Amino acid sequence: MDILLWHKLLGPYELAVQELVLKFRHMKKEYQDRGMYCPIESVEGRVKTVSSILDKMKRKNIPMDQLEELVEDIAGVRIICQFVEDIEKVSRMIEERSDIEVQYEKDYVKNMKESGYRSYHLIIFYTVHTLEGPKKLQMEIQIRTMAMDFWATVEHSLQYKYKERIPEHIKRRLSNAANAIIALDNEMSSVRSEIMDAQLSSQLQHRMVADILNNIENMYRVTSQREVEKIQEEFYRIYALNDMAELKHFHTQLDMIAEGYRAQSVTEDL
Ligand code: 0O2
Repeated sequence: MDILLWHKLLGPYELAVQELVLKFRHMKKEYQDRGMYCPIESVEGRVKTVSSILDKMKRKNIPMDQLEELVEDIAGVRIICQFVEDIEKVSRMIEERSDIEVQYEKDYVKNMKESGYRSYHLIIFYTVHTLEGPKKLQMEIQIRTMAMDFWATVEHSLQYKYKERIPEHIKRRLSNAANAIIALDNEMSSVRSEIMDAQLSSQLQHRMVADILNNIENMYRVTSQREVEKIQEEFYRIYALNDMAELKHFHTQLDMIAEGYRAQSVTEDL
């Protein structure tokens, strides 16, 4: 296949990766906007390079005419979660979507690979629309924790360096590290609810502060500078107390004052 044909073949996969990454990132934003914990921490995607596709075809003896059928991860999306429990949630969220058809799953979380690799893979079909019409593509979605991702990234670099002939002593170290990753994920799961609470409350605080500053800025336009400065000073005083209940109270009160000014300015405009 010449280079132009590769370009034509991989174009729709590029589109598919971009679409899915955007959709999963938007999902995360929707959770955040509602002040809810999101099982998705981050999302990335890639289309395999031509040389990596050729290596895989050679390794697995795949003929050119079966490339799209047998190389399942020409396009891949990776979803990183904070906790092992999130992996199943994300997988269910994907299964429920009408734009993604899950073909089958590979559970390397329960069934760790000999290398020590752990991750949950979904082999899916996803349809993109190009100038040539719709095209149904096979793709791979990898779901794993941040700790699993750390291990896989490091091991992948070593595979690249040693061309899949990693020395035994390094393999042993990687296997020890894989067990340490299991222990780390378990430890993090045991304090999951505390971590989630802390993150939600920090998100809430950021949103409240943004809201307060927005209200103060809007009030500059409709009331005296002196009055707004007093409100701003009061905000700094309360913020320094580091007391969420006080901040909430101030936020509610300021909202009511701002609402009053808004109503007043509407009446004046009429
Ligand atoms: P890249 O560079 O990420 O594209 P296999 O026969 O086991 O090699 P198969 O049958 O295609 O692979 O499916 P599998 O096992 O689900 O692997 C698909 C992808 O999962 C791999 O793609 C890797 O991204 C990742 N993966 C699987 N096993 C390992 C492992 O032991 N270590 C690391 N770091 N990643 C792994 P590629 O094409 O191998 O690599």
